Amino acid sequence: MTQPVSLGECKKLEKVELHAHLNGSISIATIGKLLKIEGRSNIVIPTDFVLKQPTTMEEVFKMFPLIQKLTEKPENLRIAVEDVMREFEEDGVVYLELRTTPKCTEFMSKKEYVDVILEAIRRLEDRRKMKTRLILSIDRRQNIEEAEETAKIAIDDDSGLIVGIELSGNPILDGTKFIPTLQKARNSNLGISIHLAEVEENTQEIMDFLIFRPDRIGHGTFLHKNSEFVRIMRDLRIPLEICLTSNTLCKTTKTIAESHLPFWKDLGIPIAICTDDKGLMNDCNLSEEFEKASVNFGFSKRDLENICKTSFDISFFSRRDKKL
Ligand code: 6MZ
Repeated sequence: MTQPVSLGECKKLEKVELHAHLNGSISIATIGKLLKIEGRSNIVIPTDFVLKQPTTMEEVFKMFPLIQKLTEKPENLRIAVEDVMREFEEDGVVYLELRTTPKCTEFMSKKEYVDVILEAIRRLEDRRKMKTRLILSIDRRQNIEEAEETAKIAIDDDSGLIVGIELSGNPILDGTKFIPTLQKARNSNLGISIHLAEVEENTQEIMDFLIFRPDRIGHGTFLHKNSEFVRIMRDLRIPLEICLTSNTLCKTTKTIAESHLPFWKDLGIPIAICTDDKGLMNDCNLSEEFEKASVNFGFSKRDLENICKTSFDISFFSRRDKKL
């Protein structure tokens, strides 16, 4: 039996992060920093705000609105983006695809929210080795007009930094009404990633989205439990973004050892290992996720290097900007 790859070795790998929600990726340290700043101003943060490590999917979804309050102002959003980018780079990430839901706040329009992030990416990209691209999220709770507005921002963007659109949010809610909007984005060469089969319900939605054939699937935790979905995945080979710690904390997989990752890897489906919401998931990082994959699935250093390479191959990096 070979030794698992150590955390130190995992840290040195040139990693690619494809599934990181901005507001879920804000570290506990940055949340503390923002709470301190906001203590001196008027933003409405519940007085009983406590950052709790969630232990179920429901708790995760209760935390988001609280954290999102902290990034309602441009200056705070800037701090959050810069800290998240710095933390990923310090962990050895060379390419980051950050995703976020554009929000209209008291202080910014949706477009201004996106512009603050793009400006931070541009500024830091000059100084850093890590490349960062942005994916705009549609939240399942939104209506079609809101989704269209987000898609329009991505389609009209001429910075080359917005490379995709994704669908996320509470997985219990059906997202198929967004398919025409997603198709429009796809026609403009934006990459499309869909959170799919994160819970066992919604089999019709899963089927409709498999037929739509997104470029990537987020989580896909329950896909392997249905033989028809497995048959379609074998044919279409849609890449999966798998978030080991997130799945176990949300209790959609019992243990990492029981994750769906090896099932799909053995079938030759392209896999990216990702963090999802590192701030909410025990302040985890991508190196630890790689180490866990090595410990639980017996992956060698070569296997992990191949996952880094595959992740870049399935990234949306070259969707709108061919220069690296
Ligand atoms: C589904 C998730 C998610 O967009 O404000 N989000 N959606 N499943 C998950 N797994 C646990 N984790 C995060 O980041 C927070 C938003 O990302 C989505 C949710 O819509 C959440 O409101 P932004 O930067």
